[in-house]
Amino acid sequence: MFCYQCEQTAGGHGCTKMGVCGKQPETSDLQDLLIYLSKAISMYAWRAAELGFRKEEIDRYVVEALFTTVTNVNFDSERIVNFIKKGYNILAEARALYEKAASDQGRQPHKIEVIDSWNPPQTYEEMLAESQGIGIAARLSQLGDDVTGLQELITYGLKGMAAYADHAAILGISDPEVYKFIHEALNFLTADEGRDADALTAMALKVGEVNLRVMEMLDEANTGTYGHPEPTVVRVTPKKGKAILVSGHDLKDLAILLEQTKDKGINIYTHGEMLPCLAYPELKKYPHLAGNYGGAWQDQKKEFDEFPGAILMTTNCIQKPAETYKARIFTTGLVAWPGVTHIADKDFTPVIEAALAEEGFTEDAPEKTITIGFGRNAVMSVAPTVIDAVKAGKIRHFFLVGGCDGAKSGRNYYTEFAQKVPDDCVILTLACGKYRFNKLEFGDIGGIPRLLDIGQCNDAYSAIKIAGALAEAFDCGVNDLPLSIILSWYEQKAVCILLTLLHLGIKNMKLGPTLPAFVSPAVLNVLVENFNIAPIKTADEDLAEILG
Ligand code: FSO
Ligand code: SF4
Repeated sequence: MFCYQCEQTAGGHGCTKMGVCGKQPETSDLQDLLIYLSKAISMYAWRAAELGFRKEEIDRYVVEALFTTVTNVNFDSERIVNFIKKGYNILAEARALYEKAASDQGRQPHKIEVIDSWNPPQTYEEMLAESQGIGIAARLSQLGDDVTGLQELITYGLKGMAAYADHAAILGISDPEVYKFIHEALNFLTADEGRDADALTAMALKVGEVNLRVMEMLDEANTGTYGHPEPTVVRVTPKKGKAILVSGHDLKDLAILLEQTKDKGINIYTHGEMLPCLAYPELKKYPHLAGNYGGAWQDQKKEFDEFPGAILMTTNCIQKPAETYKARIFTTGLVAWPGVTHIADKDFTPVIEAALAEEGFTEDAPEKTITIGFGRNAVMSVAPTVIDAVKAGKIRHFFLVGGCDGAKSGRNYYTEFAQKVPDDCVILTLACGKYRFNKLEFGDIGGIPRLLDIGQCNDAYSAIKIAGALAEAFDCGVNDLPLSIILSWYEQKAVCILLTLLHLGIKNMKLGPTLPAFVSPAVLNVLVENFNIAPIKTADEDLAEILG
């Protein structure tokens, strides 16, 4: 195996023996094969799309394949093998689609030698053997760090985009142009131009551009289905009673579970990135949606162990379950762990039964609350007050502290940074990195809370709209606003959002806790020269530099 797609990669270089995330070498190799297969499918699908042909099944397969390989999604080799086998049929369909598209236009389909002559491996052993020649390590030795790193930057951006596109599609929103682009980009990675650093850089920015559209679709899907998040005081301590904890990012899974548990006397709690769900009108209307329990994803071992109920994982961020809770944790959607019960049909009866069999919370914990729900709609509705406060000098600066949390100690920077932000500045948060400080007291500026949570990483579109609206109000560019972006990254969704911000021409971002291993020094130079992106230093140094 060789994998360097996330921030916790071994030694800051690459996982080669076993994933720091818990991914087995075989699982990693199978994921490499799945990516190779996705590229093969897209080689046909892209050519067919250029001739005006597409097939929903092919598009959805590639999106799910990409999402499946995101960090902390699928650790189950058996499921991946089955998914690969299904992919062989999809590959045949994509080839047939291209051939039909060509013949309909009276053309001869081009031969794609490398795929036309490919004998897809059938057995588990053959799959593992095949993966050796097509993984990242093989390309690193053939193409070097810069080109391979840029290729992987695009691949990881596409994985993040696929995750967002999948969430939107689940709620009925999709765009054929997005699928077409995903095929175009995967095909590009197999072509000669996919070995040229300049062309690769341009394609990476294009991934960011198309991802903006995908994030818009996801925003439309979430707010169209569940309403606009509204400022909401939510409980972060448990109530007496039976309990289910829901983690991941999928709003629909939570909605289905809320409906299925309506009359069951079970309280539902959000974990990690599900916290913002408590602010959606169509979700918070359920009285048994009791609040949030615990912190970010990397705290799950301790928190799930102590949680006296059942746990449902809806997307990424699963870690190896401890034996103490393995029988009462469940997966659904694309997330999987070997030996953990997977619920494919959305009938959550096994989760409900497991929750009822547990003791539940025996008493109410002392009530503690936080306020969430400052999506774009809520923030825009108080925009005039905010703008007046800036003009009157009451708000000096905005800090968007966004991105993932993770296990490394260097992430204390984000807590320290938030605590040291001066009292006349506002902090906007996005994604799970906020758990480092979202239960601290920040007060307000003339009634405007100093800590405004925009939502999940999936809500980055909201943050972009807020920045755009501020720029419009002040008649300047986003880079001229009193706004600084401090990012923490962990996995490929954050990579994708970073590409979107770069596509928008956002400069001077600070990135931590460490730089991606796949970004080579030469590529980093390009980013520094064009976007003045910088690794985080200390909270004091960065604040002093920003506030000058
Ligand atoms: Fe965090 Fe996990 Fe949302 Fe990521 S929960 S780390 S960027 O998967 O998805 O922010
Ligand atoms: Fe290592 Fe991250 Fe890849 Fe897991 S996802 S194997 S931790 S680089």
